[in-house]
Amino acid sequence: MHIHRYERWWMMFGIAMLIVFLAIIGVEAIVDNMNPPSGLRAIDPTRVAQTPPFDHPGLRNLSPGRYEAYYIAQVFSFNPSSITLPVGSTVTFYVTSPDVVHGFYIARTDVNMMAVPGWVNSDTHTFTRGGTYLLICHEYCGAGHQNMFAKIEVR
Ligand SMILES: [Cu+2]
Repeated sequence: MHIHRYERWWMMFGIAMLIVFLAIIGVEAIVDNMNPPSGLRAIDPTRVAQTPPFDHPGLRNLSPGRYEAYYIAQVFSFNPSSITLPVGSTVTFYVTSPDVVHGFYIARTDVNMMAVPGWVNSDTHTFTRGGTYLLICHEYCGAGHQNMFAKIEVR
């Protein structure tokens, strides 16, 4: 079979690029210890309501201006449905799900996670501006998905 010289160069270029990209991914994964986001803390999804700290979901004040918020995302609500924070608070959000995959997106912020059964996901945000922030599920989870939201009041 005859392959034109340019065709052969183009195939060599494609194979070389594939090797370069795979090498970059391999080096990043091993040398820089890069892993897929989240999924670092496991939880039994059938026992979320009995597993601390998700047995008492809500806001914890660690120190002045520092908070942790534990959320359970479930069909079709977030628990807690509302929290109130002072302006300037830094909050680490922890979220898990006992049923199906949900989204955890706080509008007007960069907090954007997935709530995956069996895993605890987390993200930290500092609320520098006051107002009412809408926490929404942005991962279709069933017939009541459009009603799945919560509020974060920052005053
Ligand atoms: Cu949803």
